[in-house]
Amino acid sequence: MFESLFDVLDKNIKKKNGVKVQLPNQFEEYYSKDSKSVIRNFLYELPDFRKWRVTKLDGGDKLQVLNTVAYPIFESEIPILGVDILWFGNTQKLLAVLDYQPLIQDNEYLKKYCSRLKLIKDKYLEFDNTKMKNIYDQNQYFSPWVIIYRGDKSAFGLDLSHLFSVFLENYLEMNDQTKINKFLDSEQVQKTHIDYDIYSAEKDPAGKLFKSFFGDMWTKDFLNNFLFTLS
Ligand code: BLA
Repeated sequence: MFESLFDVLDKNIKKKNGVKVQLPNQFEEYYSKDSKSVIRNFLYELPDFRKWRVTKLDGGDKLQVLNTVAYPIFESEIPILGVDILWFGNTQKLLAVLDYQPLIQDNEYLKKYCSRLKLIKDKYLEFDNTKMKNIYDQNQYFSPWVIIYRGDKSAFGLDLSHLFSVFLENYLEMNDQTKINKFLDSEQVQKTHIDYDIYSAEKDPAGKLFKSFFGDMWTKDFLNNFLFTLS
């Protein structure tokens, strides 16, 4: 369902000289026990990033997911790019969360690296939601302008596709333009990346979902060795 978004992502990464890295078989493609769902993962290597991962989950008309996280190199203090887009078939609900996930909550930092999200949101009014339920702490690794859509399918299609493109392009531009850190040194960046992985591994509601689809063993391996490698 999110193929066109995946294509936008893949093109943008390739434009930055990104190449796919070979993954262990069990992460590249893995079917659920009933063979009705399949998860496919991608890992890219590209300049200025230490890890860029993408997950697609195809659960037929029950569940569709596109998830991606870009971790810049430790030498760069720019935010982590985070995207979680889900379609739940039984409730017919689309959830899209896109953010430049700040490493710190300092106001100047947020202004410098995250505030352009506000400009994007201003153009796409249906994505104006910023309120989260309480799965995650909104003040940790989320920006004040996190883009959230929760609703029916109507936003899906052109709008989400455009928004996603602009969101990615702005981020890559910011990466190109930021060569000097103002807030954190590489040791501090590394620490925040480790904390991010620990925090996300704890909070991510996907764990339960993966377990039910793919079993405990595979899920543990996947969380530790693909999604949150620094946790
Ligand atoms: C919520 N993400 C969710 C939920 C699920 C997933 C099941 C709960 C949905 C609900 O509220 O009904 C699922 N998360 C996944 C899956 C993967 C995953 C399948 O990571 C596969 C890898 N989540 C992220 C990233 C962000 C993120 C990078 O992984 C950052 C943008 C955000 N997901 C995020 C937020 C919510 C959420 C903020 C809660 C939304 C809310 O509180 O309203």
